[in-house]
Amino acid sequence: MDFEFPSTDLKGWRLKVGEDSHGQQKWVYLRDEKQREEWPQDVTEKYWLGLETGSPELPEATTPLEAARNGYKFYKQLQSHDGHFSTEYGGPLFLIPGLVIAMNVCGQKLLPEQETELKRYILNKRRKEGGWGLHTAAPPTVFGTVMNYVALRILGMGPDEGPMTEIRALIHEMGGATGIPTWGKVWLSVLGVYEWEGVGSITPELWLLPDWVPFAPWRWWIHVRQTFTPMSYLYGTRFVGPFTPLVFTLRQEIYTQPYESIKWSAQRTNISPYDVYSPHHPVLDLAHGLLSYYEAMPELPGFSSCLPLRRHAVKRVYELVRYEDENTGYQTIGPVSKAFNMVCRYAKEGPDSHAFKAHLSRVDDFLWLSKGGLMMMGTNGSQLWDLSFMAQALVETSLADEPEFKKSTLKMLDWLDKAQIRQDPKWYHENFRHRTKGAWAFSTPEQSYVVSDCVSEGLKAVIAIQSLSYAPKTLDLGRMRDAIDTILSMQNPSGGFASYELQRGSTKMEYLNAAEVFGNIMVDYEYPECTTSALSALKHFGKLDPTYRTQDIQITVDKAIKYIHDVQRPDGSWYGSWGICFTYATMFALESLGIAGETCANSERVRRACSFLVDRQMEDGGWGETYMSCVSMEYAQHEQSQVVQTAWAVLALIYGRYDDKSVIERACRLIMKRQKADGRWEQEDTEGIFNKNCAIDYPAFKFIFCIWALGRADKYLRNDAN
Ligand code: LAN
Repeated sequence: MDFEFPSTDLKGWRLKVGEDSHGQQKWVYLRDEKQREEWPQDVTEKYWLGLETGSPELPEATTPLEAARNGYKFYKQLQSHDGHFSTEYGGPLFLIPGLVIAMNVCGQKLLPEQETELKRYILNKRRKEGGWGLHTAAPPTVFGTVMNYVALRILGMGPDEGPMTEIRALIHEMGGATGIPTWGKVWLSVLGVYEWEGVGSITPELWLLPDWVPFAPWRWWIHVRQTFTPMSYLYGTRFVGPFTPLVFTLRQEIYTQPYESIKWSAQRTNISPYDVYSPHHPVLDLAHGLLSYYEAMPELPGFSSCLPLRRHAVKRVYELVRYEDENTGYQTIGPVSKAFNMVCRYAKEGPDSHAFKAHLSRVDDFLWLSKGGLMMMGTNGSQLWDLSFMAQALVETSLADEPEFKKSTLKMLDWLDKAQIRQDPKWYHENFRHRTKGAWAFSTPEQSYVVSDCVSEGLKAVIAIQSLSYAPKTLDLGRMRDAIDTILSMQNPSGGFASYELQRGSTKMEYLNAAEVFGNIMVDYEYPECTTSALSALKHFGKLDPTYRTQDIQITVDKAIKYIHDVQRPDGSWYGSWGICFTYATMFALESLGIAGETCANSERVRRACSFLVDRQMEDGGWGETYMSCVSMEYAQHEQSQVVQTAWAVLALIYGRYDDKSVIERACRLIMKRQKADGRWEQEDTEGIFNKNCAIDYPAFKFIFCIWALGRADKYLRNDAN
């Protein structure tokens, strides 16, 4: 096949940092040669674009510490002028299509260079089986394949251009687009290539329920709530974009039967077996069945009485959409709601409205140019998350004390200072938000959402840097106390910490999970990872300021430790929900237990956890799990060891004070062997996960955790106190 992937000249791309708000990252394309000369590409841009960085060869490391130092010498080059490390954050494959459909129905176009690079990314991520899965590491599904096919068509690919015919054949082989999961049904309906009748009711009236109702939406996990809200607006108004010729053509392309002959009402429960992770619970299907009568009422003679209620509900959800936009600088909590909210604002207020324009101006925050093309990221970056870990790693390894790294360390403090959220959200009560005073968000302060572990790791990073003799005390105790108040406000009765909020309802709400591709999404569950971050932050702070809320802190920490005990599995491990998987969570949990004074020397649990890890050390000294561990909840061995997981295992064993040091030595040797002459590590398999079933990449982890583990192991192996 002589089809050439579209591409732009990668030498034309530049990364703008912090232009509209603190920590913002935005790729721009310079068409003009002169402009390019005036603003040459830096190492960060070259690195992420896969171009030659010209980084010097470093003296070969002979100890883990030397390797860690070389690692940071390389990674420091990727630090932006504002102090953070701009990083791509890809993996999910349903995000670009959402944006492309949204732009299309709103009559907008991205820049031609962006469109070209989006196409290149989509085509590059196509699997050998011929289509796309939910994320880059998964086999094709109807959701992934149909959505990306549609995106390519909107982006200008002809129906028979390059691989399009083959992709269409695969879609037909999988049964066509009728069985696309609900989120796909919604996007296709918005575009006009599916009928709203085929979508189970996304009833905005749920937002009219009184707060005490056990399943009222304010109790749902924030991501589901903020995605459901704009979806329910679009569903409630039956929004459909313009009927362009492409819409009619697509209707002929993605189904196995003529569009007009499809029985739409039967599609509500038709979800392709290639896609299902969480099948509909009978309660959901029953609810949809009953609601279908309600939805049909306005069309029945004499039954238009429900219309005022619908109108009222639609008004209510629009208000919530507006609150979310205004709380987050029009970025919303994440990429899915970003695209949906944008369509809502367009539908109601039109293309010239302030709200819609504000939305458009913040689309680029989610787009990242990688060497494989332009991706839509899982968030508007992972700025705080990466920086907080990096800062702690530098301090704990003592690299932060070395003269060549001091400036870089101080820049991180400066970034953290500006990134702390100093007040509660504008629409705090109105939008059912958790407090944010003193918090840090996962990405930027403007995004505005506290996460229990982000505020905690942010605070730990500040405390670590400010403990250095040369660092100013930029954040005074008052500001740290605000962070502590926020952390203390996030513990659940079980002792565990969830992600963004307290657990607001019963896990039985999972019966209402209508996103078939994800598991455990309706409630904010508790996680050993988040709990560890919170309790360790409280402990670190307690040492610095032993007078503030001492008793509250003690009680919270004790309960948190009890929660960590409670969720240990009989095999000694902990299940990880945000990183892959048992290795990740076991590292966190052992940090918690270490803080509580539990180590191999005195705790059977810690010994059991360490044995779990040691039993899985591979021939070459490394560790490797695949994302299937998260999906199946059983350890899934990777064929190849992974430096990141090896580093996590090393840190875990150090927290547990594991005494057979040869295990740690072998692991360090492996990480060192994989290091390149300029100090970098190459990207290996994906590191992260969410909602049990969708992998997401944390490419900064290979630097952060390798440096951290090597530096700490160096001390541990030399019997240094740390
Ligand atoms: C993230 C990324 C970071 C992650 C940690 C901080 C690592 C975690 O400890 C707590 C949860 C959090 C903040 C998290 C939640 C879910 C996110 C936002 C993501 C995995 C990144 C993308 C994902 C989001 C839900 C993607 C959009 C998909 C939907 C289902 C709405």
